[in-house]
Amino acid sequence: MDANYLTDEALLQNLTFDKFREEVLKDYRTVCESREASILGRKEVLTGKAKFGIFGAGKEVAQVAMAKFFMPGDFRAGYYRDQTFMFASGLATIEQFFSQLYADPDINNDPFSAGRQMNSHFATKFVDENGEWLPLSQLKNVSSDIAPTAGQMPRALGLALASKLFREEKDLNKMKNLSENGNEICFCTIGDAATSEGHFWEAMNAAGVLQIPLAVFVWDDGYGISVPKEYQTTKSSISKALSGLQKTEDSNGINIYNLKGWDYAGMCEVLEVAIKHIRETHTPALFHVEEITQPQGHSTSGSQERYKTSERLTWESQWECRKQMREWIIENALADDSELRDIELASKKLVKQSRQDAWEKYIKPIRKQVSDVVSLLQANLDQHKNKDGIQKLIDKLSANREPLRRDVMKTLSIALNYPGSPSEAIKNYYANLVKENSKIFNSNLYNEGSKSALKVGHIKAIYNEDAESINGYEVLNKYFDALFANNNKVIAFGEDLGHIGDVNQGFSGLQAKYGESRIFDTGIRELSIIGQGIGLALRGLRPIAEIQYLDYLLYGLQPLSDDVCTTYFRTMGQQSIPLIVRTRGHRLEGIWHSGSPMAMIINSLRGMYVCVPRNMVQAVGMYNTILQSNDPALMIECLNGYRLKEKLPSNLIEYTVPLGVPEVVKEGNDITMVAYGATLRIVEEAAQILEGMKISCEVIDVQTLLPFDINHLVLASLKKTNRIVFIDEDVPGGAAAYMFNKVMEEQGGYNWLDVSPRTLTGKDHRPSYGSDGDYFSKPNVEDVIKIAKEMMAE
Ligand SMILES: Cc1ncc(C[n+]2csc(CCOP(=O)(O)OP(=O)(O)O)c2C)c(N)n1
Repeated sequence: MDANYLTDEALLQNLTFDKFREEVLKDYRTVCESREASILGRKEVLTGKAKFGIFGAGKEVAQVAMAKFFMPGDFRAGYYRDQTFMFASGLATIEQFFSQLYADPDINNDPFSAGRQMNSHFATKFVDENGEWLPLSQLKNVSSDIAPTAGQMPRALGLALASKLFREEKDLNKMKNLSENGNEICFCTIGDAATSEGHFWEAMNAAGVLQIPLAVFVWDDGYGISVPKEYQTTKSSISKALSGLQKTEDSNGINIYNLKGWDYAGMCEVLEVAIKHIRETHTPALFHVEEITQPQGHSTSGSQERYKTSERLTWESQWECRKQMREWIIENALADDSELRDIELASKKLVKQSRQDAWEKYIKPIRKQVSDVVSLLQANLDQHKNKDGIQKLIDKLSANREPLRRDVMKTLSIALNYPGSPSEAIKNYYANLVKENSKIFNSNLYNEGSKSALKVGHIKAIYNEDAESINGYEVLNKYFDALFANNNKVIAFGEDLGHIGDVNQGFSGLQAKYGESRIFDTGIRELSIIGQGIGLALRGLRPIAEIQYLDYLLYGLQPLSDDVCTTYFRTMGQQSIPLIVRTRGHRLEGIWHSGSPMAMIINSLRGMYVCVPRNMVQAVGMYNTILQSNDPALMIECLNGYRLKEKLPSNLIEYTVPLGVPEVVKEGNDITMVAYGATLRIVEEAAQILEGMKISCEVIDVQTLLPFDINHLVLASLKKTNRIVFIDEDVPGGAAAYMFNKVMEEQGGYNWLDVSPRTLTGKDHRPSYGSDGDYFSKPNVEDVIKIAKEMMAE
């Protein structure tokens, strides 16, 4: 029939049908392209072009459905199965997918991680080159994936929580570049087996309490690598197991939906209504997407035939989603077999071409290096004493069909080490490559540009003549009051931090003043407190997440170590987490409230700054420094310092304490004593007594362990005293050994020693309860005096 003769209504129906058909076929094309990418990707690994591959085959249809409802402003916190979602959302191309598979370090080719992450670990850009937040409310945002299973859950919680705060808090609501009235949903994806992790349970419970726009999709393919869900989940069903969290009319909680991963139409229908509901009401939801298959098995590391029964394999081949979608399209007369065949063929072609393009881009700069090096070595051949050796190197490198950067470096390094006379040109080329590779592979652990905490200028604390002496906690309380008045992006939360203003009253009275959206209590759940901080920071806010005692940081260490510390690095500076974790620790009472596991912290938190202020005035200066940067930091206040008197500076929210700059707190000539935090007071007391014994100690507070003494002030002191002892209350071989290594090896301190360098630490075990427990387990004044006398006698 000619369209001219149709009624308006029929025309509209036709148009709607055409649009619908077009959309379905577009989705089918994405499904086919993604499947082809998985198939070809696997081949690339098995033929040795890439090291490892993990793909999204079997999950394509669920992901094109999910992507339909992912709007600008929304966030995703997911895992390595979501390539189809990325393609369908327009956030990744097939070529980029292959570039990441090859570990292409050029950010223009692998825009997710610049070759720093395994394939299918996606991200989008959140901050610009100057460290300023992009208008995230207008972008589709993907927080950078990490490999630890369920590691995305804590972060997802924070990303969704931010929407609630943006909606509720009027000053935040004005920040339209970051949020449009808190309408943004965090789409979180997780495998069925990963829901066994505590991270999942903690986050789901917290979401039900908080009432935040979190949409959790569980891709249930029945296995975690080889272990079936009977061994993973109570009742073998995460939706059944979570049913107690179901929201009712008069309770909080979450909504739970069951979907079939092959049922394109069914999923779209449910999601359309459910996602709208989340957006409007901020009620979190779980989408248990069942009957999903995994036709390629878990990854390129093994084959599924080893653990799936033949019945399961037969079932999977019948119910795999691409086949099911194809049949549904034909049954509903949206396209015929030949039209679909065309799409399938075109997909194959496109993927093949994209793979080729990605490979060419990846290999071209390396081939250029190979050809440069071969030419340089060739040009130098006649002058070289070891002509045969060099010729062999040239031949080997030229014959390498898939050279790596390391092959180029190895060749040059061997050539330079041969006795002979390598040309200046070779030496220069090598030196330049060392620099270039360092930039490619070793950069961006911390912010390096204007948002680096190390670039914040030093402003000294000012004291009025009549400056009052007040308790340490009161210094903090006055500071936080001024800070919250001055910077409306700062949010603080933790156990007992809201209503009572933290267990040591640093926030006393401030919730009433600044509202529950900015200063609030959380449940006892350190892991997801950190997750909240991560999500809020990623969304452009300045969270202070409190861990009540340093001893309990262990519960929250995983997201700090794996997520916070690696984000800037693994996104090549495209995402930043300017999170402050506030806690209190060091010596106080017994096994559980006197922890000072500093080596554990500094060894697992490279990528954060670790501040160990000796008192609260110093802590304030460090807060001010960190808040001017985009770097994440851990602030460990001294537990036994809150009731010590300190003079109150008058420029509370201005003065800064530079990170990595120790302070000499007592000058002396005989022994350099290096310490920090609560131990410093012990050392100062001992130094006074030693003065009476005619032993003059120079006491240095290192102030921050990461970074450590960037200007080598400790060395300057050692040059004067020629004796040094490192004192802290960590275990032997802990942070004192770290400081020892820094000064002896990095600063070259061994050149200036007259006697053996020493460490004085806590005991291997934790302290017993009470003051005697402390005395006999942690360094005390007498220990410091004894070691000083020994050193003077040596
Ligand atoms: C904390 C942690 N433990 C173990 C692993 C190794 N691992 C990677 S994936 C995986 C199974 C995950 O299965 P599931 O969550 O069902 O997701 P699927 O891969 O099936 O999509 C395991 C055990 C890991 N990455 N992280």
